[in-house]
Amino acid sequence: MPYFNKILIANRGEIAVRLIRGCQELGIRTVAVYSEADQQALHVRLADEAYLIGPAPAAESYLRADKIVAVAKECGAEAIHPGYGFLSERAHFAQACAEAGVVFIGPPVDAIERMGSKIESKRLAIAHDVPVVPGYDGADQSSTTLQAEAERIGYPLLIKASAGGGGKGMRSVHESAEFGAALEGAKREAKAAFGDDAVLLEKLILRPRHVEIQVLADAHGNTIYLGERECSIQRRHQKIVEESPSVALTPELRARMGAAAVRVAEAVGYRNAGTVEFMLDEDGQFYFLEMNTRLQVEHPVTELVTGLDLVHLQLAVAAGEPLPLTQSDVALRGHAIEVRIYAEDPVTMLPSVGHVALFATPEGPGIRNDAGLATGDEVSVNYDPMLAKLIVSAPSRTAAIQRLCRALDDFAVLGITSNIPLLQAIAEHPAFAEGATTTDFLQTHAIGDGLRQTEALPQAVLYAAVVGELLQRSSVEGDPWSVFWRSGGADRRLVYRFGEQQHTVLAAQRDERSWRLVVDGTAREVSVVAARDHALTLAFDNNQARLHVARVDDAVLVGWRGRSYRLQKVQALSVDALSNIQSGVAGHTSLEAPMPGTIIKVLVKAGDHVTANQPLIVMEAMKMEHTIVAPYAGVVGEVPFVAGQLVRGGATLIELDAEAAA
Ligand code: MV4
Repeated sequence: MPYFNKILIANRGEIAVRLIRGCQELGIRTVAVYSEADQQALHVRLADEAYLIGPAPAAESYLRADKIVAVAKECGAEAIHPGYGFLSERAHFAQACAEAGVVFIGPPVDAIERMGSKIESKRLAIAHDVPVVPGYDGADQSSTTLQAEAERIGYPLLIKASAGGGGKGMRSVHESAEFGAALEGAKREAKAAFGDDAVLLEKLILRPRHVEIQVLADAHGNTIYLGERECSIQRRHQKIVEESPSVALTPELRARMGAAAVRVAEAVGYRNAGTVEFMLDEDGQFYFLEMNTRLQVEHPVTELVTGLDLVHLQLAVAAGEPLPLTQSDVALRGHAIEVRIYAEDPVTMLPSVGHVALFATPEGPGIRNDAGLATGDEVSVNYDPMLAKLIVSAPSRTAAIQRLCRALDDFAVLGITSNIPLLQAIAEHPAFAEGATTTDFLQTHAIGDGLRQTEALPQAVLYAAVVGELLQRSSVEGDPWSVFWRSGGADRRLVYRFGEQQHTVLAAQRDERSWRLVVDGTAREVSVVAARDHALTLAFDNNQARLHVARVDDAVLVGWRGRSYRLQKVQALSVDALSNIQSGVAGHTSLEAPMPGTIIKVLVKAGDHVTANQPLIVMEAMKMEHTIVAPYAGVVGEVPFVAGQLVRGGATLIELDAEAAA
């Protein structure tokens, strides 16, 4: 008998998908809620029931506690799982659930409230012998007192905005003489940012690690910890990589941090899953940061090293069951690493939105994908840009890193920009292999910088674009070319632009599966080993390359080794295309015949300056006359044919050079 008959998932994206799957495998019906922007989202597609709760903005949908509780009542859901973010740590939501007689799958309201206050959570930690960073957070905010406290704490120290958080409003001071000015600046910034200029002082912990302890408590007095997660690699306080166990913990330190975390949880009367965050310094001293009263994004790494399903345990506890294990049953085995796949530029961190032409996740032993979308979905600007999590596990950290690198190589996200190149740079870095993962990792190793170079276009990517397009064309009904490719057709000339570079490829089909490709003058024999959906395996130079290809309106998207490339097609203006192009592509263009025909009239010669839309050549094809006009003003280059001549499909009829005209 499942713990509940029906659970409403008050979230979206990958966590909603994960929760739905976790419930459904127990035979629990699931209810999705969605905004107008998520009508066809993956979590809606997978749920057993789905209800629209409002317009796209979270404030009008996923944060509308009243609407969500109302849906739960209306559909008969006995419980609500909040996931993370949104309402997961809003005490009023947990309260509303309680008042509606709906089980909130999480901690008691009081625990959410008390752990939501940094000051109170810190005082509670101190009261239970949990180390906190030495400092001052008193109400006396006079400069005299703050200066005296600074001298007592010693330097270097941090001035933090009391109303701040998540790294906002922190200012380091390295010597006494700087304190006065730094204090004034910190107060000004705190007032401006948070409307409250109260500050607290703390000893500065240099190059800390972020190590958090997973705790789990039932309603029968049992509270245990399930190992730790190291989440030090962050950018602008956004976690990117999480792993378990931490290389910095010895079994003794793990036991001390675990016991401290359990003391915090017990002190606040915690129930269900929670996380106690610490900073760990280079001397192995740990300091309480805060407690998160929710299931975390990175919970899968704990699941993979403990062999436990945290969502199932949450449901059991929420249904009033005692924990099915004791602390002595908890054993950590192997190593797990999670990386977060964000729809954002890996260099600028700017969000990327749009149609996902391809979302191909890696597969294989020890690989888990928690994804919130699939190929063909849309990424909107309304919500957090995290698309998915890739989690790998293996017997050792070294093996896990190797697995992570291979998995990232096989990951293909086409149509939007993802941060996969950043994740690869981290995973492949020697310092990561060494475990030197402190919170300054990205800055110390300038990981983002290496991504700034605009890279050259790999030949394999160009081959894939050409072959992918020709294969696609040869399968398209009614395409003038289909006649050719089936009959081992003529040379085909394709021109692509990548960045500032233009690449011309001449493709001559050898047989059903191989081509001779002349790329920027260099010839190569390329054959297709397999083409399935968007996956293409090519063979050339006694090697095989596995790539992903997707076509969008005027470009070909190629994924290779975790990177994505957008090759803009420089339209070889065929007769039909020309007739309705108002302004051609700037630059050099070869006008081609899309099919065989006869030249009737050549109206220009090499060197002529022509204006846009000026007739150049008249040819007869498929029993019709076609006039090729200039797509833009230019200078006529080579005109290889004369009236009366037969021309093959794809033959270049005329060269036109805009630059020369300009
Ligand atoms: C610190 C610190 C060093 N010394 N406090 C950043 C956000 C908030 N979680 C607390 N943070 C820090 N507090 C003292 N006394 C360094 C950080 C910090 C950090 C902490 C954990 C994880 C990532 C971090 C990234 C930058 C700075």
